[in-house]
Amino acid sequence: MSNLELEQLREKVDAVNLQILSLINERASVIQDIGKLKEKQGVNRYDPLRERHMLNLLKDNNDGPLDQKTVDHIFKEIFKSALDMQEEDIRKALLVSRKKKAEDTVITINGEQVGSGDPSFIFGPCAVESQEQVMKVAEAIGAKGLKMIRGGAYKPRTSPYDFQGLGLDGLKMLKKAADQYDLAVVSEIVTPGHLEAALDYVDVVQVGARNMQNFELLKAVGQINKPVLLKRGMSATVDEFIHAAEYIIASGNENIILCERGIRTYEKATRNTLDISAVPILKQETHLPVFVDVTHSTGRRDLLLPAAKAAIAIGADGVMAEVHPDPAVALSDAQQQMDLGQFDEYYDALMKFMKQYELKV
Ligand code: PRE
Repeated sequence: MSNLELEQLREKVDAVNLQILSLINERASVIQDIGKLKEKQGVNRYDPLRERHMLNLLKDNNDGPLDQKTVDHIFKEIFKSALDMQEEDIRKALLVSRKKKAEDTVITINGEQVGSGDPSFIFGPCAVESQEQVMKVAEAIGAKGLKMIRGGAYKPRTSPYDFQGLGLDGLKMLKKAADQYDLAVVSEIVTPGHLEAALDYVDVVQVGARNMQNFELLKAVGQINKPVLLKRGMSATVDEFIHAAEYIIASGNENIILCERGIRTYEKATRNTLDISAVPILKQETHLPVFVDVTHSTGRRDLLLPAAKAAIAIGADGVMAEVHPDPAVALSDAQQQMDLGQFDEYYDALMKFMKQYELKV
């Protein structure tokens, strides 16, 4: 074959390529319309019967030289890319997505701008146990000029025989201590039925890891006018986490803080595996503030500081950790909470680290 002949054939291929490109793009734009229709109708995007029908039609009309196996293969790839495109379109349309809203969501909590680029901190005991206990912790937090205290009053525990929390009485204790030291209350609510009464005492409603896909609870906290701290489920993918947040925003509440708290893996050296890369992914994909709970992710007091440093260095908007006046007798999570002395050292070390690397505060 002469060079000229080869050139001419390649020119033909180039022209055909352009035709194919224009046709598959024409197809893609029809598929986008189908995707929108299906989304409206709530119909499954994947439709194997439709794909079978299209493959049969192609088979009946295939005059070669491509054999049917190859044609099937090419078209299955085309169908797959159509599905991917429909999914991508839906992700772009998510209200929590960065594509929908480019600028960061900043939530003002007790005068603090959460998500503004300057890290925030939430400390407090795992569970509210007594008035005296939360008073002591609130005093230590207030002395640092911090703005929030956490404490569980409704405790979703693995065993029904473990301490279940003091309920509304616990929230009242936490609120009293918080008021005394000018702190906002962050506390978990486990069922929509508790919400109304709890809102008198809670400033930020936490949805815990075990409830990340409790869709009725997500819808209910989507209707309140207080911020929600949503923890990642222990076996949830980032995509499932983002969709859980979407439930809240779709119900009307945009003030959501995402909280990475470690995921369940085969690793036993830590209580959960801190998925630190989830932080920048969530920051890229969504416009919401992202926190890291260093206590539940590591389950180890000796790792609370390095994990917090890693969280801040990688771009988290805040860190959550547990503090108890006497962890040895704590009714839950005894081995991972800091006592008040450790809390002072921890906070000083973290501030020093942030100053050293000019990470603000
Ligand atoms: C389409 C995409 C995915 C489905 O599995 C079947 C068909 C296609 O690529 O043609 C389009 C589509 O969503 C549809 O016809 O329902």
